[in-house]
Amino acid sequence: MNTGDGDERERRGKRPDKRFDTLDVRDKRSGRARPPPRRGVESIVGEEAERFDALVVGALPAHVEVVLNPEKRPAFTREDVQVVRVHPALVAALQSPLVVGDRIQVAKVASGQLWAVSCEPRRSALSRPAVERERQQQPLAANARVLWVVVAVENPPLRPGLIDRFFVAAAAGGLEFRLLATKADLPGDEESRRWLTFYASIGVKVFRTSIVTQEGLGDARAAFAGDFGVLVGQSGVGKSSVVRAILPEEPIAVGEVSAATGKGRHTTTVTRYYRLPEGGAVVDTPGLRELGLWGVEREHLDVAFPDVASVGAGCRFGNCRHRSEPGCAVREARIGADRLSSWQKLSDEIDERLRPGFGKPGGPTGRP
Ligand SMILES: Nc1nc2c(ncn2[C@@H]2O[C@H](COP(=O)(O)OP(=O)(O)OP(=O)(O)O)[C@@H](O)[C@H]2O)c(=O)[nH]1
Ligand SMILES: [Mg+2]
Ligand SMILES: [Zn+2]
Repeated sequence: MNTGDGDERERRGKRPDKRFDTLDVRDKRSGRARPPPRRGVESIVGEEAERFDALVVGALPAHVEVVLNPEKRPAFTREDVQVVRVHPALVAALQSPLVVGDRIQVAKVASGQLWAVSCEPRRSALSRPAVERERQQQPLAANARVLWVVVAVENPPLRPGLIDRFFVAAAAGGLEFRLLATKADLPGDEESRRWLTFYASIGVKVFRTSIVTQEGLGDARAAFAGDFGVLVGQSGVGKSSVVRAILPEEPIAVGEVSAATGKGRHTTTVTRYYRLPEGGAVVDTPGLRELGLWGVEREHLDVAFPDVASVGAGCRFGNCRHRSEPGCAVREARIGADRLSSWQKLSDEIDERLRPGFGKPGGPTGRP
């Protein structure tokens, strides 16, 4: 029997987490949770309209692509995907837009038109601030369990600062994080090898794959199966290639390395959802060079930096930033300078974001 990722989550006994709830809209005065405005929904969709459970597999500004009754389908084909409009009352009720992985209800009105009318609370949300609107949450995917940070052993060079940033975002969004190192057929540069060894040493699960020698693909496939993962990473690291190697029947455009520049082309422009033959799903995302922090608190830094956190527990001050404070255990310990500077960069950014007035005009980074 096929187990969809919904069944899978139930089996794991994970309950929706209030922090990621799309509908956790608080009434400003009373502080009580406010339900979505049903009257608004009924202005277009009557009580008698047929309703379906649906899974969002693609998100556009005013529409979403969905698969209706996903639990009843062992595999998705292109014909299963339908475009539905997001009801304005739902847009108004949500704190952030619907994204891939969201579980919604769709209503069919008399004309046959499909409307997204409500959304289930999210179990997790990998998010960043919206472009140009940093007080608005922009999730990249909802309800995933694992964030796979994809890096190449060489080309493009591995960026530990970006890896740490993804790990912090995963912790804040309620996802477990892992590393997937691609292009294992290549020798790999020394820095990348050093960092991969380092991350494994602090307990991060590191997978290695090659689409050329097929190394590690079986292990990766087994790890993806029956679970719900999201792949993120810089452009050209090989995210889509891994997905294609695991799902050989799925047609995905993969860019050729340009002989002139040696750089892979940007090939993935939209986030794509793939159901796995063994059950579960994987989401492929466009390459990211940066990731702003959303909803990140200091405890999430400890999750992403267990090495700094455990040594830091011995600092004289609980809020030690490991710079020039007296009695700093981190500076006395053998934490690498590059590791510490990555911690400090994220730590400073979190402190800045947690400061009152952040993002407001006249606030710490507010524009006039
Ligand atoms: N040698 C080698 N090259 C690989 C491997 N995996 C991917 N590549 C190459 O790396 C380039 C980029 O691969 P993609 O899968 O498009 O990378 P991506 O991470 O999806 O990139 P974006 O969609 O731009 O984010 C392509 O030219 C692939 O052929 C691998 O295991 N070994
Ligand atoms: Mg891609
Ligand atoms: Zn310290």
